[in-house]
Amino acid sequence: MAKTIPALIGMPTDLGASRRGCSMGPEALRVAGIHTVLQRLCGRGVDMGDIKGPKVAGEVYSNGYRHFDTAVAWFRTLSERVYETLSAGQCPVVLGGDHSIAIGSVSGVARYCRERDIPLTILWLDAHADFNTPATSPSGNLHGMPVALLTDPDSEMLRTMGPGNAAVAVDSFQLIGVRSIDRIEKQAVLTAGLEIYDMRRIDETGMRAVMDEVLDKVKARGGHLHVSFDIDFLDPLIAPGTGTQVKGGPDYREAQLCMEMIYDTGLFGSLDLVEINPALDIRNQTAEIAVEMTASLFGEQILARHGGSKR
Ligand code: EXY
Ligand code: MN
Ligand code: MN
Ligand code: MN
Repeated sequence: MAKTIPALIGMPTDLGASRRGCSMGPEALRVAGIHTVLQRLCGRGVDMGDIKGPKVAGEVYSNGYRHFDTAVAWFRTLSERVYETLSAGQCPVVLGGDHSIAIGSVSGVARYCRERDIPLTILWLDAHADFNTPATSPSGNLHGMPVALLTDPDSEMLRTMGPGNAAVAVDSFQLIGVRSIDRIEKQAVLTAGLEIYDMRRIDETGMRAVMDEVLDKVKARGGHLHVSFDIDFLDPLIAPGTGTQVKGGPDYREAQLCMEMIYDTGLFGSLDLVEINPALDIRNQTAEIAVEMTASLFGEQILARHGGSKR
């Protein structure tokens, strides 16, 4: 995938979060140099600018969702843009925005894969399970729901987004780094059989063993690998600029190893970078760390490796 052309797509909205500010994420990532870094690693790259969508106006709450109609407008456009980008042979790098925008990006990736019969795996790097529904959500915030809404065959959200946006199989998702799940949500992930590598698992066996296990499954399946990287996956000591910090996340090297190992599969083909909130950050360090992790995902190496990450 190193020869791919990365295409930046900005999604400047925080409609799915209660703390405002991650709408400034795309600009913070540009200021941190994401375009230059990807151009250096891939030889080229394009910045498609920001998607435009409706502003969040006041507090609109209906049927258990906040800002449903606003969300549909943004996600429909993103889904289309991601689909077109992949169809043009480019690698979409979606700059969020809060994590609800993955409803748009993953829908677009899934449509691309479905139409070409390409197997799809989504690595969801996150402190949270993002598996609430309008019925179980304590907040109504859409950024706590994307995995549930993307996997629901009756999803009102996907249906309203229009044709081409269909549910994705639960077993396409692998969640890594989870350490905060709501009580009812916990039952729901068990019932659904969602694959979750929680922080205890990472602590007990190490990031290396967890990623070997996850990526062996990915390699056996082949096809397209989408990474949905919620910056709150990282320990808040190194990534404080986010609205829903949870203590006890991966440290810098654990996270970077995770990215390096994903790159080694050669299957990585699209990315979300979400939940970076410059209003809560310290001198843009969270956006900078996101760019450094992205560099590893696109093949930045400490030294050239022989034979991948296997011993
Ligand atoms: N589980 C909580 C909710 O549904 O409101 C918190 C979700 C936070 C989601 C963050 C961004 O990943
Ligand atoms: Mn998330
Ligand atoms: Mn999260
Ligand atoms: Mn640790």
